[in-house]
Formats: sequence, structure tokens, C-alpha cells
Amino acid sequence: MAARDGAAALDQAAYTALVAELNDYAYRYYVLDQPSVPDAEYDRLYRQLIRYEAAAPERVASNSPSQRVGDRPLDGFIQVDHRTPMLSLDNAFSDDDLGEFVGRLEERLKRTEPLRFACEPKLDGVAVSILYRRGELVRAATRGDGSRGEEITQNVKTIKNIPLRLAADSAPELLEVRGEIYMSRSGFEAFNRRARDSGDKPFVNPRNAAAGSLRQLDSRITASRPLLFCCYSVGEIEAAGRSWMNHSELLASLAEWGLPINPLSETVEGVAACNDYYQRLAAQRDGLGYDIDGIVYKVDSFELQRRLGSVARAPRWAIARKFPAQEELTELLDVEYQVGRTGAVTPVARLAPVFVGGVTVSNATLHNRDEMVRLDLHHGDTVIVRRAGDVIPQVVGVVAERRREAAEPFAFPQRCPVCQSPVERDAEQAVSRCSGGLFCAAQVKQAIKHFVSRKAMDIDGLGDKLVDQLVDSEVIFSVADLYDLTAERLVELERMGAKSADNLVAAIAASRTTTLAKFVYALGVREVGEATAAALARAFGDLPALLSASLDELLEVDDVGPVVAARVREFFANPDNVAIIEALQGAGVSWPALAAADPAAQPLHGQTWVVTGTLAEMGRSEAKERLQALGAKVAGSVSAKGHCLVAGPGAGSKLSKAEALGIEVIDEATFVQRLAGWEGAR
Ligand code: 9MJ
Repeated sequence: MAARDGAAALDQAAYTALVAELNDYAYRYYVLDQPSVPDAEYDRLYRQLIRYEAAAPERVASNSPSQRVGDRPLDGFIQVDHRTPMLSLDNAFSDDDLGEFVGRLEERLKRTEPLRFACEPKLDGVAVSILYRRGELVRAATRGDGSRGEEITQNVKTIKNIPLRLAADSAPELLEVRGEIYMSRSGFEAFNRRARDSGDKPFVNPRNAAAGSLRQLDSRITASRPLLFCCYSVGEIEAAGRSWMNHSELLASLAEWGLPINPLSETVEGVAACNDYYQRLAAQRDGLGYDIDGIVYKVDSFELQRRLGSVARAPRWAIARKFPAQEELTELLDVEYQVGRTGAVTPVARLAPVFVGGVTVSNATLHNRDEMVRLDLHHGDTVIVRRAGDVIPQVVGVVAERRREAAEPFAFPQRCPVCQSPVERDAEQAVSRCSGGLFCAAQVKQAIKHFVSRKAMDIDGLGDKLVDQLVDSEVIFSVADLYDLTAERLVELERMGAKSADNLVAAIAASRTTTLAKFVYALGVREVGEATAAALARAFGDLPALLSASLDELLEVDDVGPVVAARVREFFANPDNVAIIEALQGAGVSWPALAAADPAAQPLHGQTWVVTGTLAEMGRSEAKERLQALGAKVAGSVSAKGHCLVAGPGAGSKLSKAEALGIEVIDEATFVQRLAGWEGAR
């Protein structure tokens, strides 16, 4: 590695090796889903590559990762002919439809023994064709009408799980591979969140997002979108001396050449096994992380495929069995507004119940005021509801043509629907907030629900309904009032028995002893989640220090940036909040002191540790917690700043990296011994 320290020192062989190394890391990350180096390491090597290429542009390799993005937008897309038409698929909607399909095949082939089928999840994206000559990606095109599509080579090259050059010496002379370009649900949600936050138009669904991202003339835009590829068939192949008997074998070869295939594909025999595969995938569908709209069944044998042939634009040997839709139309009955813990006012659509994505939906989020304006909702509108995976249902569009003539538009409220305080638009976000603060019953309720939740004060038996009841009947006005509740007062509430009242009072009493981290989290400071609360507690040790911390002091805490620091300052500068904290402490809420500033109690202060491999005596999370209690920062990857790596059996690249960087490596036994020493001294 020493020869790679400076770009100038990089010779041609080292450059070629660097390209191969980066491509291998990307392959492990994007195709195998098994990252082998931390992102920071990849980035460092990538920067080195760019430095070299800038100094020697004539030597840039065509498969260098830098070649994924073009530096100039296109003037327009060129039409290209597909040498072999890209077929579409017939659909089946039930077990009966599938049975009939298989019956037709058996009749045509005049056979009774069960047929073998390749079963594949049907991805819901954009179908493309990618051409490799002598292993090099030379052209990519959309399906278009099946015979003609648009050339999108530059955009397709930006997709990180598509190899620019096929792996292995056995790559074919010519390969035209087909598959789907799609966006994962998390990529789609993240993209839309950013779009909404900055007032841009979100995409309706991941398929539209993938299509819109590919239709860019500037490949730098495509490169910024989280697109992925999965291949499922071959249009043309020329591979001297090699032939394939069936589809599943050919897919295995595609994977050997570095192309991504769907790991859930299987071959099965007979119609019952096909239906069984459908049921298994239907059960997994919500958790897949990407949208699938059905299962594709393909006769596995190429010989039988050839004998069956095609009709019109679909092969006879394949069919798509559809899942229940993830988008449906329904009637918009009303729009209501929910007020959250921080006052955020979220519009929610009340809908005529509709079965979508496997459940009956009667409410869907409208996100925020901008989204409502964009959708231009009117009373009684027909709306498109989407529910995919475990993402909450959303209204993604309106069928404007179906709008009744005199339909009234919905207007976002100027005043909080709960406390009537003015609703204000957040300056930096697209969020509208009720300005009522603790005067607003909705915000008080949410604050209490958060306060009592498991990761906060963990008060068992105080469910959402009971909190609503306590606030609505004006028994409590803030979290501090919880500690004055008596069993006598509680039994006066509707549906509250003596035993439950006693249990609740006991649970509230037990919550008085907590930790500083849980207490800080329970306060519900905006942007302060569990991990940040723990970091703040560790850094300041006790509440007075945190209450009086300056912005600069807050910024020194791990993972605290300017936004979080400002929120913390704002929260503790508010006298109402301070009064509640004092009331809670007055009611006996307390925690064991953490000696943040005491060097004896924090012997690992300022050190960064990494834990990897399997620890037999304690889990990695326990190891992490104990290290943090001693003041160490525990990182996910090894860097030059690291102090020590605890490596159990099975440690991989982190171990070799620590050794290469000369960082101390200890095994679990040594670790346990040292822990005992430090913890004993406290
Ligand atoms: C999708 N969309 O996942 C095919 N597809 O095969 C799979 N589409 C297909 N196969 C021939 N897995 C034409 C289309």
C-alpha cells in the first residue's frame, strides 16, 4: 500500500490494481450486499484514483469507477432498435389462471410429467437492455415499445451495481442482458423526504422515481439517485464453445460475470410448487425493501421455450402472476389535522375504506401543507392511495377528471384545531406548527406519551387512551403532574379499576429512579433521540452542567451538530421547560450521578474503540455500553484515530486494517481483564 500514498507515486500497474480493488469493493457492496470496507476507506481510495486520473487523463481505464458519470448533459436521447424484441408478459390473477396456463403448456408440448419453472419476483421498475461487447458495457437502452427504445448508456453506467466490465475470463464475446432498473423503498422514501423538505415535487412511487431518474439528459442527476439493477433474461449471447440448457443455468453464469440477479429466484417442479412459491413471496413482500408486483414463472428449459414460441408480444413460456395492487383509487371523505409533540400539524386524509397493499386503509398521510397544495384536494375527490411495505399509507395523487363540479377545495388551517393558537410555518422546514406550546392539549398529550414510553421513563400501564383521558378531564396538565396522581383520583376515571389504579401508581413511583440519559430523552427535546440523549448525559455527567452548556460546549459532544445544539439550547432556555424539570426533581425523580468530569471514572475519555467478531462472554452491544460508560467513543470502523480493537473470532477486514494501521488489537479475555481493572477502580 505504501506505493499508493501519493498520486504521483502510482504507476500504471498500481493504477490498474486500484481500479480493480475499487470495483471489487463496489461489487461486494452493491451486488453481494456484503460491504467489505468502511465507506471512508472507499472514499479515500477513490480520491486517490481521481488524483491519478487528473494527472494522466490519457490513461483513464474504461472500467474506472470515475467513468460512471458523464461530464456533459446530452442534447436529447437517440432511438435504438432492439435486435431481438423485448417481450412483455401475459398476466395471471389467481391459482386458477396459473393452472390454466400450465394446462395450455402441457397440451402444446403433449406431456404430462411436471414441468420445471424458474420462479422470480417481478420487480416493478423500468425494463432495460444492456449490451456488453468483449465484456465491456457499450450500450444501454430502455424497452420502449419492445422493438425500439431510447439509448441511455451514460445514465445506466452511473448505477453502481452494474459492472462496466464483466468479471471472469470466460465473459462472452457479446451479451445483451435484460432486467429491471428500480429504486429501493428506503431510497425512494429518503428522496421524497428531501424533495418535500425543500419544497420540490415528490415522485408518486418508486417505479416513477426510477423512470424519472433514467430520463435525465444530465447523467450527474441520475448518479445522485439511488437506483439499482437486477437482470432476469438474455436477449443475445455469443460465447464461443459454450451453451446453456436452461434459464436458471444462464442466470448463474450472469452472476459469475458480476451481474446482479435476484437471490430469491428458485426453480420448482409443477403447478402446486409454483403456487407455494407465490404464497411464500406474498408473505415476504412487505419486508423485501423494494416493490414487487407479482411473480414471473418461466419454463426453465430453453428447448421447451423454443418449441413453445411467442404470440404477439409475449412469450408463451412465461407468465406474470400478479399480487394485490399497492395503489388503488378511493373517495376522499375529509381531511383532519393531527398535532404532534412538537406542534407539527400533519394533514391526514379520511378515506372510504379500500383494500390496498394487503390491508384495508381508511386513513392516509398527506405529509404537510405543501403536499396538500400540490395535490389540490377537493371534497369528495377520487384519490390514488399507495401502501407498500410497512410504510404508512399515503395519498399520492388525485384523479382531477373525476372531480364533482362544485367541489370545494380543502384549505390548510390558520389556527391549531386543538387549541386555536396560530399555526406558523417553520422557517427552515416545510412543517407547519401550532404555536401553542404547552398551552396546546394535543402537544401536552404527545409530550406525556413520549415521557412515559418504554425507552424514556418506562411507565407501564399508562397507555395513549389513558393519557388522553387524564388530559381531557384536566386531571393532569404536564408530565410533572403524573407524580401527584393517587389511586383515589384514578379510580374516579371511567373504566379504571382499583387494581389497575394501584398498579399504575406503583409504576409511576418506580419510574422516579432513572438514568440521566433516559431523563434527557424523556424530556422530548426536538432532534434529541435516544442516542443523542445518552451522548449528552455522558458528556455532561449531570443536569446542571447540561442546562448551562453553551453552544460551543454542546458542539463538542459526539454526534451533536449545529441543529441539535441549537434545539438543546432553545429547550433549556425556555422557563416553562425549566419549571417542569424542577417540578419533576421536586417530585423525587432522580438518577445516579455520572462523573463525566472525573478522570478516574472515565479512564477511556478521548479514546476511540472498535469491537468486531464474536464475543463469547458478552454481546457486542454490552461491550459497547461498558466502553462508553468508561468514556470511550465506540466507532463502527477502524481508522487511524482508533486506540484499540477488541477482536473476537470471525473478525475480518477490521482486524487486518487495525494491524495495517498499527492499532492495538486485543482478544476478549484481555478485554474482560482490563474492564475489570477499570470498572473496579471507579
Ligand atoms: C421482472 N419485471 O422482474 C421478466 N421480470 O422476462 C422478470 N420481467 C421478463 N422477468 C421476460 N423477473 C420478459 C419480462
